[in-house]
Amino acid sequence: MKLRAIRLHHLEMPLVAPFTTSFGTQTVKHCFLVEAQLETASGELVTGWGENVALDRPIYSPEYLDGAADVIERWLAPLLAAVDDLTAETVAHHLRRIVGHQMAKASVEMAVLDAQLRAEGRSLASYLGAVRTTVPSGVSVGIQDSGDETVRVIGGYIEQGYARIKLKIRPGADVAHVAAVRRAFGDDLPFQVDANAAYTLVDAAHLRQLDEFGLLLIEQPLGEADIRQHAELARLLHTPICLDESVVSAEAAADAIALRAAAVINIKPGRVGGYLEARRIHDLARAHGIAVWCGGMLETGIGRAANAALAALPGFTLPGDISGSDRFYAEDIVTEPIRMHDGVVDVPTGAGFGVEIDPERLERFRTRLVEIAL
Ligand code: OSB
Ligand code: MG
Repeated sequence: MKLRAIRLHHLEMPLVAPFTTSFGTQTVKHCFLVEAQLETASGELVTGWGENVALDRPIYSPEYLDGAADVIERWLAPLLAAVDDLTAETVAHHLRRIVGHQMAKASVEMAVLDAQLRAEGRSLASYLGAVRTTVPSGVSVGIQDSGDETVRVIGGYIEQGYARIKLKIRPGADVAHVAAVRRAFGDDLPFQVDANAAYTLVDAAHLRQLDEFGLLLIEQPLGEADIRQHAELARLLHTPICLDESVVSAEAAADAIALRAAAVINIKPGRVGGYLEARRIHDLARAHGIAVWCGGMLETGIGRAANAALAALPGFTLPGDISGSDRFYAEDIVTEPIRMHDGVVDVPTGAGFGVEIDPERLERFRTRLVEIAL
């Protein structure tokens, strides 16, 4: 295929409720969608959509939205525009000289992949090797002001039928909140926590208090670069350690596995450079007997649909952060947003990511449209 046009649709979507993690509170979702137009070998024009998962500030990872948009415009788009036989499988190869910027790269590869699959009339689930038609739906719950409030909010999600609860924690909002949830809902609730790098190794004794609550896992207690320190922490805790921020590539995943820093891996396609790298991490982890699950970045209907397809691969043995669209948004930008029912979401079956943009909503949530000159 030949890349003919790239447009970045910058969006601002209100969240149904503020979302607080150890690094801050979000009340609106900022992101951009990548719309790529490609010409196939037979001269047909196909359009694909990708979603960039960077936050507006570099507080989860080094990347941030305007930086990602700049990298795409200045460096990624020109490299891809020069290729005559572009495929989704070769995007990463053509971009290999640009160091880092996985989120920027992932969003561009995603748009090319959607276009390619649409041209072939093939679904992402089929392309990736999905073995399920539904995937269990977990929900990520932000930090609340008290144990009582945490119990109230989580109670609502349990009532809706979510298959697993993940609670954000930080120093000062951890052991007591977890204890309150276990007291209220018992030991059988599939329950895990996510620290978003809020602790250091000297907090090991404190974190050991979580061991008595039978958590499925603790996600990213230490910093992104602290793979070795996570391995040390793993020797001090019974709660399995799951890495999120630290797993920026298949190489990082291989290091974490070899060092025994991760018993579980949270795979986020946007963070690791795309769905193809995400599948490589899945394959690697599976070969090592390491469980994986699909994380989320508050994706719109585009990324949420693609994540549901990824989570249908056989190694995704734990419920992912793939909640219904309505967990974050009153209105989504696709015509048929992902819905949670009976604790699962359906894996899309249509060509590409299997979802269609709602033009009216896209325009309403759009703050800026940038056509990149190729
Ligand atoms: O650490 O998993 C995380 C959202 C933004 C940034 C980081 C994380 C999250 C979530 C939300 O936990 C997951 C979701 O999209 O449901
Ligand atoms: Mg996380």
